[in-house]
Amino acid sequence: MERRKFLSRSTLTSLAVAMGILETKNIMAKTAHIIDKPLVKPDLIAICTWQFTKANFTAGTALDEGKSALDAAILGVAIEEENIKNTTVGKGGAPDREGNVTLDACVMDQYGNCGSVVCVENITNVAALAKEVMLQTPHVMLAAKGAEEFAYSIGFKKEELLTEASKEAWQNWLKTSNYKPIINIENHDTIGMLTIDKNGDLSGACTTSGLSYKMKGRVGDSPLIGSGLFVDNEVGGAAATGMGEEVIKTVGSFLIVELMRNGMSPQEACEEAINRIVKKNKGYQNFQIAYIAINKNGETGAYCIHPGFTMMKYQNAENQNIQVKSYLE
Ligand code: SD4
Repeated sequence: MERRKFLSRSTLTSLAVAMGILETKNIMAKTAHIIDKPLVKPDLIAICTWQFTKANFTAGTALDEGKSALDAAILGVAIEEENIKNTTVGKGGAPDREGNVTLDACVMDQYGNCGSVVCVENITNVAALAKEVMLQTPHVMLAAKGAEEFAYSIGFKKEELLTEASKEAWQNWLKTSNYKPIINIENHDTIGMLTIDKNGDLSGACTTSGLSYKMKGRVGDSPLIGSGLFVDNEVGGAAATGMGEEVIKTVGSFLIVELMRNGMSPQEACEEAINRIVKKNKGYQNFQIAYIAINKNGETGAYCIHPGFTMMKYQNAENQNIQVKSYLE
């Protein structure tokens, strides 16, 4: 009797061990193609948040001309930083409650190097500035005046970022000063961009003026490595747009890359990252968050909470706007 019990227990144990081994093997099989060299050399690809046709085309054609993934992404996002009609990126971005336009940006390259600037005034091309922080300083992140002074010291020029239009909109807002920490789900146009270059290397950039009429000193997810942007050249990259506070709480972009590392497709990983936010935050109907992702094989994915988010994809000289599936219908 005792012996039978022992035998059945040991059989179960060996079964469990075998299953564990099988499962480990399964995971390894699923991830092998991602962690090792890509199965096929991927095309040159640029993807970005929202319908930033020109920005994405600029990055895509820069890749075609042989630029590195990092330089192509920075050239691409610069189009929106300089577009004064975009009220959530760069020059023309909406100011904080006191009328100061403060910008956030970060970049990450294929070696895992990264640079970031937060709460910077008077500089338009903050993604390019983040790259210089990465290259020319021993640090990853510079803030506010320090970042601005560093920018001037290496030749960036001082510019007024508050345009007539954004000043007028802010002055109108001041009449009620009705600040709700909820962003308009149709109007948050942070640009996050991910690129694959001719060597199959991945990089990314993310740049924003953050939430309109935010508190002075507020910093969102966009300049935070792991939240607004994350790239691991062995696996893939991800970028976010939307309510930064919620992206930060779940370290969204890092999460997506780790999910891909463990075998998920870019689409599955974006969906899981949004599901996690929805599960943790009862107020999810009141804000938008959208993620885009790409893996080492050049497969892409995107997902968001509310309908209305689109992403751009440049591949083989075709620059497409893609409607993205959402959690809410
Ligand atoms: C932020 N994620 O600062 C940004 C907001 C955004 O376009 O996407 N704005 O929280």
